[in-house]
Amino acid sequence: MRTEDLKLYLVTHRYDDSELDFLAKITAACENGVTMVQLREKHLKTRDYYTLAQKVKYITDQYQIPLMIDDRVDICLAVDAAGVHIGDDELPVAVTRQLIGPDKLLGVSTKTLAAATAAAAAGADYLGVGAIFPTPTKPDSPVLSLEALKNIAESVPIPVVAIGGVKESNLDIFKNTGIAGVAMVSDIMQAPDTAQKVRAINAKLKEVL
Ligand code: TZP
Repeated sequence: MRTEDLKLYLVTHRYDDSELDFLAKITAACENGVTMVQLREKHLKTRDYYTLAQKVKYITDQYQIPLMIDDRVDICLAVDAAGVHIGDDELPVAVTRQLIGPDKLLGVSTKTLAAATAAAAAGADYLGVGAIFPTPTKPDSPVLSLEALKNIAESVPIPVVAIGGVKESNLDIFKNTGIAGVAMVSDIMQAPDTAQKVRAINAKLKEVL
């Protein structure tokens, strides 16, 4: 994979937005510098997830930004997304790799060095590591130390993205951690001005990564 695609990774969440506003936010984010998008839907029925994924793929394609699908191999294949992102509760990494084949991207959420090493060996292309801060977006996610993040990033042979409570205002802590990028949900999806927020994050990232 292109490691630079991980630099500013938008993970979506639809708050109280209409579908139109949700898609407009993703469009503004793509237009202003996110480098990868993950469609993350936990409660949609399969047909609705598929239909929404088609619409988001249409947007990301305009900007040649890879689209990842959270959890669902079938949706990833059905819309020909760039890949799928899985966590602990999904199919095992090696099984997911077998299902999607060698060409799709496979992202895996991990919290420990042992899990990170195993995921890399089983065919993951990149790792999402966190939570870095407590976050209302995923309140049950345990918080990792910055040392643990650094240790994973320096020890595994694939790129690492930091996730969980990451915001424009706390990016400085990632200096010299060895991560390839940051993944954000709320700081982008809840920003009053998506375009301005993404530009500001990117300006800050230039100093940090
Ligand atoms: N995985 C670990 S923390 C998290 C996910 C999906 C949520 C991140 O959301 P936010 O709003 O950027 O803290």
